[in-house]
Amino acid sequence: MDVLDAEFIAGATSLEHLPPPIFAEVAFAGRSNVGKSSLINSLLQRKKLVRTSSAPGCTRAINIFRVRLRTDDTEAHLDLVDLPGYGYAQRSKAERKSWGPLIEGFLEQRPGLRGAVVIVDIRRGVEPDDVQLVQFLESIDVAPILVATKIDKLPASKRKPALAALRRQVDHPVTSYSAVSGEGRDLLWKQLLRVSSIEEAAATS
Ligand SMILES: Nc1nc2c(ncn2[C@@H]2O[C@H](COP(=O)(O)OP(=O)(O)OP(=O)(O)O)[C@@H](O)[C@H]2O)c(=O)[nH]1
Ligand SMILES: [Mg+2]
Repeated sequence: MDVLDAEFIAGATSLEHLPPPIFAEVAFAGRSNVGKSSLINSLLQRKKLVRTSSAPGCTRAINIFRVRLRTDDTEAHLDLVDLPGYGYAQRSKAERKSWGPLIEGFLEQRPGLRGAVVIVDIRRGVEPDDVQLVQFLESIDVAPILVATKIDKLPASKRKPALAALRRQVDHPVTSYSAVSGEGRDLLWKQLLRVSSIEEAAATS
């Protein structure tokens, strides 16, 4: 699989200002500062397409990035959607309140949505907000894809036990990832192509 092109196509803080989906979409959700935007940059192998920050709460809008990719001999488009992070206590109450509906509204209302990557920090594991999100996704029939990121921050000897603990916590497979080393990239792409039916389309054409 090759990423041929990737570009920012839209950003909005309300759903009605987003363009309607024309390609399959996969959303990226997780707590504030967990590494959503870095993960998208790493998937696209672009350093700065998506803005990242060491200060939590950097992404306040829903941002859509369009990817043109090639698997075998077939080209396909996929939209990756960077959602604002949740659970950031420093924000004003009003702002925090408006986020649940924005994130949930997006997940619920986009007919092009094929799956949602739920990103957690390997060092923190799954927190109540994350569990709620996974349950919400299941309730609306959107496939959750769990990713534990920042794996490079753990010493090699602690990675396996941390992942095993995480997998026990959630009833889902968990892919380990590092936006720094690129570990997990191929596996996550496979999952994205599968939920978007791109791999199947490529295999049958
Ligand atoms: N070591 C390491 N640092 C990471 C990784 N992923 C993200 N970071 C760092 O974590 C911080 C937050 O990353 P972002 O990608 O901006 O996180 P985000 O989830 O998009 O944050 P918000 O948009 O604020 O919700 C940045 O300082 C990144 O450099 C990773 O895999 N390994
Ligand atoms: Mg971000």
